[in-house]
Formats: sequence, structure tokens, C-alpha cells
Amino acid sequence: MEWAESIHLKSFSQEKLDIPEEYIAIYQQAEEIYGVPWTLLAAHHRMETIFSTMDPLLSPVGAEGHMQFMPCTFVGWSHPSCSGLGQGDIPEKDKVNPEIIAEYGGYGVDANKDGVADPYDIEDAIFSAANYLAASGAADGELEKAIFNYNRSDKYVEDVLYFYHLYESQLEALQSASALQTEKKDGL
Ligand SMILES: [Ca+2]
Repeated sequence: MEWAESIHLKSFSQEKLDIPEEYIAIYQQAEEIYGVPWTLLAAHHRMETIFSTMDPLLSPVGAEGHMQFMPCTFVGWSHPSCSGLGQGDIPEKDKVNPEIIAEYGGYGVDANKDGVADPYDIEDAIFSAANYLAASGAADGELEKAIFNYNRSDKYVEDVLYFYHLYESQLEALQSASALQTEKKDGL
């Protein structure tokens, strides 16, 4: 019996999720509101900034923050300065103003309700990404279409899907390991 238990615990400890724990609750809250699988949000976060470890969180073409939003996608493409890749020429204070974003039809969200929608704030960034992916079909199962809309490259779609499926299978392994643990405790 003791032997069997130690074997089981060993296999349990080998199951892991390659997602920093600190972000999981935020992804899950965003899934609740926008209907986008939280593991897909994690996959985008992994691809965009390697879970926010990229320094600085600003790309050479002007994509900003934890989830690498182009300012025109965040604030809204109907902003008069928006064209091309979407860097625009939007004053810094307008970029984070929820009223301005509503006016121009952007996807930026003030998730933590501090009055600004900031792509450099982790909660705002993840909710904004979920909002954008949901509008692109990810809440209706059209993952490929939504991912492609986020970054128009087939390679990007392939890479995001790779991490999405990886996290989904890790999660499944963890859940079945934890179900086994529960059964054991219940004496089944
Ligand atoms: Ca905010």
C-alpha cells in the first residue's frame, strides 16, 4: 500500500502546467466574461511576450504591452491617425482613455476599473486581448480565424495553436491526476 502510494505521488508531481500561476486567475476571469478559452489567452501571452518577460514590452513596429496591441487596434481604427500597420499617432493620454476608445471603436478594456485602459497593465491587457479575440470568433469556436486576426501570419497561428494544445493536454493530465488523488482519499 505504501509502495503504491509513493509511486502514485511521484507520477502526480510530474504533471505540470507550463503557465506562470500568477496569471491563471486573470485568464479565467477573462474567459468568464468574454467566452474565450483561458488556455488560448495563455498561449497568446506566451507567444506575444513570453509571459511578460520580454523587455521592453514594446515591439519595433510599435506593438505595446503584455499582449502586444497595436495602438489602433487598442484605441480604434476609426481614429484619424490610423492606417497601415496601426501604430497611428495617438496622444498618450488618449491611448488609455476608455471614453476615447469607445468613441473610436477600439478593443482596449479597463479591467481593473482604475479609470484607464492600459496595455501595460496585466489585467487590462489580458481582458483587452480576450475582447479582441472574442470579436474575431474565438468565443464561437473559430480559433484559427481569431488567432490569424490577432497577428496575420500562418506561422503565428500554428505557434499559438501549438501552445494552446500543449496547455490543454497538460491541464487534462493534471485534472485526471488530481481526480485519481481524490478517489484515493475517498477510499475508492
Ligand atoms: Ca485599468
